[in-house]
Amino acid sequence: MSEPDRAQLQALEDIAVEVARSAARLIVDERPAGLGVARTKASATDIVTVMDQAAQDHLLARLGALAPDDAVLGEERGGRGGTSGLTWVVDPIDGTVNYLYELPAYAVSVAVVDGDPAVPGAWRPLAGAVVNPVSGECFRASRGGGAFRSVAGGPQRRLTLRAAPAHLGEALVATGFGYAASTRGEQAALLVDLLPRVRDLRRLGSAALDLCRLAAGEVDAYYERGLNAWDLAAGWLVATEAGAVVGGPGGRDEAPTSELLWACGPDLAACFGPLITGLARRHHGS
Ligand code: LIP
Repeated sequence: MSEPDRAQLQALEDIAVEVARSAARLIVDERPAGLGVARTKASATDIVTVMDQAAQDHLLARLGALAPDDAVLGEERGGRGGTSGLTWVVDPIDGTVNYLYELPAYAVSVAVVDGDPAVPGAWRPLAGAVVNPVSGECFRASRGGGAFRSVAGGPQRRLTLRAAPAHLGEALVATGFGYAASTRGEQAALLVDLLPRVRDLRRLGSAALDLCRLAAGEVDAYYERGLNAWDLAAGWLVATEAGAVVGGPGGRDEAPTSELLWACGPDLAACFGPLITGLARRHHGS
């Protein structure tokens, strides 16, 4: 597919916002009393609720009406092929454990990408939206169009990163952990090496919101290993359009993959990038 023009990108962003907001309303308004775990995936802590699946089914239906020729790849069961070359990559509830526990840090993440999102490094987000139904925040972006936040349907305010800390020791860094015990052991070992070198860490429980917090200047950096395309697609674009460097295991010029996503402001990237990629290599498979 040829690169969409500005009007086409804006139209894709508007669709992402519309369907993400619709699904965000659904997961709050239709949450059943006594919500429990419907099934598990990679481990006993990798949970799915009936609302994860209901929200994804809702996204598929809305995207089928608004973008019928596009493919859809979601975290939960279901998805479809397409003929347009575009794929909607959706996480119906990013931060599912927070949603189950009613901790107000979960979001619907919707992005449309070109390339194959199943092939690491072979795709890029074009437009996307991340909606936190509890805070009413809607983060939105499209390639080259900037990143914006609105709250409860209010005015859109352009997102910019916070001024870079003087050195890494003053950086507030967000991160997250996977669901597999073996992976968590590696992630903990990396944390032990990193924590003494930074101001502090924040573990919010949603990769999409972590990347939006970076874009909004509320953390200085973020990294995580083990993310899927649906966790990071929209947040990657929001952070990039706010001015962040978003890199992968090979550095700032490499796309993020499940092996590593890291992100920070350009002034911090010269030291945070090599540090986090080096620690990830050291602890991968440790
Ligand atoms: C979550 C990620 C988060 C990660 C969690 C979980 P989910 O996605 O957004 O960053 O640390 O372990 O993977 O599973 O709630 O969609």
